Amino acid sequence: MKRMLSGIKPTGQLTLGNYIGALRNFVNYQDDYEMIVFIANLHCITEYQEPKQLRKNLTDAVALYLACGLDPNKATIFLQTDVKEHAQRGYIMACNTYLGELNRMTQFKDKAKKAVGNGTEMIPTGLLMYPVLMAADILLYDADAVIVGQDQKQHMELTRNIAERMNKKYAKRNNGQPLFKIPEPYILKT
Ligand code: LTN
Repeated sequence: MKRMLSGIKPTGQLTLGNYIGALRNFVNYQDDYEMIVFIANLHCITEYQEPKQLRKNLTDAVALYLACGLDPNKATIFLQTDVKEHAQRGYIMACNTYLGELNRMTQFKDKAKKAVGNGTEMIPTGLLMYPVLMAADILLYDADAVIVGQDQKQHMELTRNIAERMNKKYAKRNNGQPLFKIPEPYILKT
C-alpha cells in the first residue's frame, strides 16, 4: 500500500473551505493509502498564538477530523511535538538547505513583508525555517504522496530538491541507496 502524508496547521477556526479542500480528501484516501495525518503545532507557532486558544484549536481540529470520518483504525493521527524527530530532523535539513532558497520562498516573503509593514521590523527566524521543518515532516516518513494546498506547492518543490541533493551527497555513505524517497505532491483543488 502506498503511503500518503499530510499536515494540518490549525491556527484559526476551521472552515467549510477546510472541509472541501482537505478533510474530505483524507477521508476518501484512507482506504486506498496508508494515511499519516499530523497536527503541525510547531508550524503554528511561527506566528504568535495565544496559548489557550492554540490548545483549543488543536483539539478542535482533531475532533472535527474524527467527526468527518477520518478513522483512527485506518489512519495514523498524531501531534507533531509528540514525535521529537520532527524538530531533530529539521535541524539536519537546515544544514542541507541554502539561505538563498529560503529567502526566495514566496510565503516567507509575504509574511516577512507583513511583519515589517506592522512597523515592527521583527521577522521571526521560525518563518524562514518553516519550509525546512516541513521537509523534515515529509522525509521522515518516506511518503509516496503528500497532500497539500496550492499555497504549499513551492514548499513541496523545495522538499524534493533537498531530498535529491542529500541523496546525491550521501549516496556513497548509504551503499549507493538513496536516503529519501522523492514524494509526489497531490495539490488540492479549491
Ligand atoms: N504547511 C502546511 C502544513 C504542513 C504540512 C507539513 C503539510 C506542515 N508540515 C507536511 C503537508 C506535509 C500548511 O500550511 N497547511
